[in-house]
Amino acid sequence: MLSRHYNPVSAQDYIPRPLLRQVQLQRLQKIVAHEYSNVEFYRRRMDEKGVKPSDIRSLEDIAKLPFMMKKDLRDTYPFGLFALDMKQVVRLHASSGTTGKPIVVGYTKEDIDVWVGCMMRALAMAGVDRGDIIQNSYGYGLFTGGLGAHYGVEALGATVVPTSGGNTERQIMLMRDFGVTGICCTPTYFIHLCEKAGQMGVDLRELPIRVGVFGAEPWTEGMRKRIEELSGIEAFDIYGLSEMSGPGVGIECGCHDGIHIFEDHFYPEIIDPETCEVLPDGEEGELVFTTISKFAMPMIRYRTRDITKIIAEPCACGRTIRRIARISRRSDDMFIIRGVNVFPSQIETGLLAVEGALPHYRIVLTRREDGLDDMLIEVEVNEESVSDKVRAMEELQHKFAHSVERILGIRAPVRIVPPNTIPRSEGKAKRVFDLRNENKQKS
Ligand code: DLL
Repeated sequence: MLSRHYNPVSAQDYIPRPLLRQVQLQRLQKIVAHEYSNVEFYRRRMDEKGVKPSDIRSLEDIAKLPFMMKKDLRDTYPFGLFALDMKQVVRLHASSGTTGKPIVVGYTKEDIDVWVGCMMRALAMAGVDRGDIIQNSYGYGLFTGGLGAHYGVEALGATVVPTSGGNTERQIMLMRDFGVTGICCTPTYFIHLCEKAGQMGVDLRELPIRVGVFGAEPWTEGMRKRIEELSGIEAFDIYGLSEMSGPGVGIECGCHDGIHIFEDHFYPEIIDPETCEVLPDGEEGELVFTTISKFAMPMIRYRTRDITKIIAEPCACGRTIRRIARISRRSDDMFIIRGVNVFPSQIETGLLAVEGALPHYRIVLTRREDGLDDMLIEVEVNEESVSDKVRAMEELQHKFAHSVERILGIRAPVRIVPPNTIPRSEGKAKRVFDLRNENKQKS
């Protein structure tokens, strides 16, 4: 008899590595030839480097190819990187980004099938199966999270409840009434859901929900612990980005020790972001991906800005596809305060190490008249930690500041703010409010 979690879609997760490398090379050669013939922008780049598709004879030869970056997508907005005629493109998605024009991605019918296949494998890895009822609270629309998870759940044969984000009270009602067994959303939105449920007198630990597929933003082990305590579910970290297709580039298995990459579709490399040299397995650097089976808009050596490392050691689960370490940082998220490089996730780790902290925090950066930068961290705490004694609150604030200092090496004040002061997010949370240049403009 087949075990409950056996699913034929997952067989590719166990492909012998020599065979995987053969598949990767064949697909890489095909995609590079396709890109060179059909995308003028990239052909010019390859010509400038003096590299031709026929130069790709081994997987290592990928290092000869030029990189692609987010700026290239902006510069060729909207369809300049499409490698096929619009008649073959069945869907567009776009990501808003922080500045200016969005970036646009296009898919053929076959590209969508590959994406759906990856999402099926991802959900299967998280133990989702037929009979499961999955609430999909990723935003539907141009964002890839909603439709990506939606079609994956359906293709797997589980039941999808397409709630999208928002209307949180109704989400909790449906979760309870439908007997939802799993949820897909950002980790911050799930925390919000848990809190709202508490206010409504619903204890998620008593509902059938048992699994969460969380991603689209960096989150920490501390956050996982909070989520699992609050809800009693098992939390899986799913990774992806619009440029690769969307969610489902990789996901954790039940060992929760790194994110398995679907390497038969996304070829990973780690580079030194300064020198652009390829780094050996185990070394931390910038994650670079090549889509080797996507034809409407292939991305070759795309610099993700996400910082991680490849874990080459086999995983205890027995899958042969390799893992990357959890992505807790993006090079874009980094800010410098008094000469020290700071990532929001480091602050999250420091805060959540203290008893009573809630994962609702924000970091406000300002510039003083004398030109020095200040950082203020605001955090909410649980009811048990709130005290009307000023002294007790001051002590707790010091504890937070000390815990953050242990990680960052610099001291910054931490202010405990009243419950619900920090705006809750339905999608990706905004943690850093950099007002340094605003001050300057005013003065
Ligand atoms: O966020 C796709 C997605 C949807 C992934 C739902 C997972 C779940 P973008 O909006 O293009 O696509 O943002 C991609 O989000 O480069 C990372 O910086 C960040 N990111 C995504 N997943 C994770 C994760 C979607 N699990 C960017 N951990 C990526 C950390 C993540 N960061």
